[in-house]
Amino acid sequence: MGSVRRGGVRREGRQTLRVEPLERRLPMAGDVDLFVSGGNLRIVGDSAANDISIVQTAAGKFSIVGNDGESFRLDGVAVAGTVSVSGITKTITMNLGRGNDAVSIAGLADTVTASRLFVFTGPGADRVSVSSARFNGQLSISTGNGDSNADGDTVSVTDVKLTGPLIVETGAGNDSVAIDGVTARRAGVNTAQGEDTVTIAATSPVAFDTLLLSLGAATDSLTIGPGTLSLSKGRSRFVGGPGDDVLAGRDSLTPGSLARLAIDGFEGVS
Ligand SMILES: [Ca+2]
Ligand SMILES: [Ca+2]
Repeated sequence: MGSVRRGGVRREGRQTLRVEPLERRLPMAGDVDLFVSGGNLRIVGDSAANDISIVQTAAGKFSIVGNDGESFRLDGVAVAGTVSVSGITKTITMNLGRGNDAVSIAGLADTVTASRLFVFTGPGADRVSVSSARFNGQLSISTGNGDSNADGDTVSVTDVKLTGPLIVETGAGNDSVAIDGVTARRAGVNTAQGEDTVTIAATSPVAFDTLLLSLGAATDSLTIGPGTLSLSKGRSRFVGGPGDDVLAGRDSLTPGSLARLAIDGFEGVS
């Protein structure tokens, strides 16, 4: 690996090598490893802030871009600039480790993105965006705890269709979750502690078999609509938990959905 990176990382001289552990705490772009095997893509970030975009260019093909001067290795070999991978038909797994990470995954309309996508961003204030994507299975996003409540995570899932479940877990911190234009089977959203904001169907309809939503401790806000939310099978439940939680847009639930839904722990429902 070259020891000098052009973008963003400033080295102050050879003496600073002695304080390498301190240097690692700076918000550097970091290194990202990519592994392609058997139709699977695995993306592993480091403890620094990793900011990457994954853009589908055709069935099974993706361009992976570092937005902050990230250094990529593909199966252990350094790759300069944008990385292209192909033959990805099964599972995409991302594990970005510590640091304030940002990742966006954009599929192609009416093209299967992958079978499954698992995103783990670890501690820190992370941003995850999944858009225009189709999965023949599960989408799971877990953004870990913030380093403080102010370190909230931001998750958006927009124009996504799944044949499996949708799971979003944002851990402690003041988190923001937006789900818009999404169809999935069962869905689970857990925002844990912190003052969380969840919006569902802000512009386009959202349809699940069931939705289990838990907003955790502290004062949280859930807004549905003006697009419709449809819950078509079994029992769904929204739990505000401790705090003066507010649910707005109850009327954006389809009538059949309301009959399947239990709403608990919200001090204000409108
Ligand atoms: Ca990281
Ligand atoms: Ca709450």
